[in-house]
Amino acid sequence: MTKQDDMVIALSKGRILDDTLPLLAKAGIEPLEDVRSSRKLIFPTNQPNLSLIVIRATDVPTYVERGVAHLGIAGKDVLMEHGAKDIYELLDLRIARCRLMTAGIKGVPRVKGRVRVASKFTSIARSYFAERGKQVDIIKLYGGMELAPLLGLADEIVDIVDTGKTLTANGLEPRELIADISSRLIVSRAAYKRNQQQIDPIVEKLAAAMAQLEV
Ligand code: PRT
Ligand code: MG
Repeated sequence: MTKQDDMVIALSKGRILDDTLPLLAKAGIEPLEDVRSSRKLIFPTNQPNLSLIVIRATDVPTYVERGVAHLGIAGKDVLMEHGAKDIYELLDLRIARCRLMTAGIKGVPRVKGRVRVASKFTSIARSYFAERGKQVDIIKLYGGMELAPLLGLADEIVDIVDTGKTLTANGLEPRELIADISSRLIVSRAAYKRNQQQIDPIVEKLAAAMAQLEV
């Protein structure tokens, strides 16, 4: 359990966590035990009244929006997909950077009529194509999107691209850039109003840590 007056920061597990922990450490915030090797989900830190929770990236906006976590760290892709109403981005942490792109089979031109688009980012994909007046059928997948065009399940995918190696390895090519992605420090409007005194110093420390890591 976290104590009643504890501040809670919700961290995305997985690859964002690998970039988050060094940044937090630089900001002087260190979990009292190794987050990566533990099965626990709540971690007290060396800072009095500050705990970390480590959860699925896609759940971070929900914990923050509902005020259970005071702050959160999540990818811009996850925030865009969630909709994240009433959530402020306090800092662009510039970690876990990548691009959200459309991709298709290398050398194959976009189909003329309705495009079948496979993605786990169905909401982003829907609005991206709608804004361009393109008729699409969105196919929700939970992973391994690259497989969909290869097996004829979809014409295109919307996915995260970093080096582009995953696309290339599967005979696909990146097409349109939807958004540049990085992880953001987020807060709910309500939590910020209520806890600004505790939140501001954490934001300042993280901003200073970023500046240090970038020089
Ligand atoms: O497990 P879960 O379903 O929750 O999600 P996940 O496995 O996608 O999470 P995880 O741990 O991979 O972290 C995802 C978050 O990290 C995303 O929301 C982004 O904000 C960020 N991020 C940064 C990335 C990448 N870089 C990245 N390269 N997320 C995913 N990838 C994957 C991409 O999906 C593709 O399979 O890496 C592959 C592409 O990499 P390249 O280098 O081959 O182009
Ligand atoms: Mg994963």
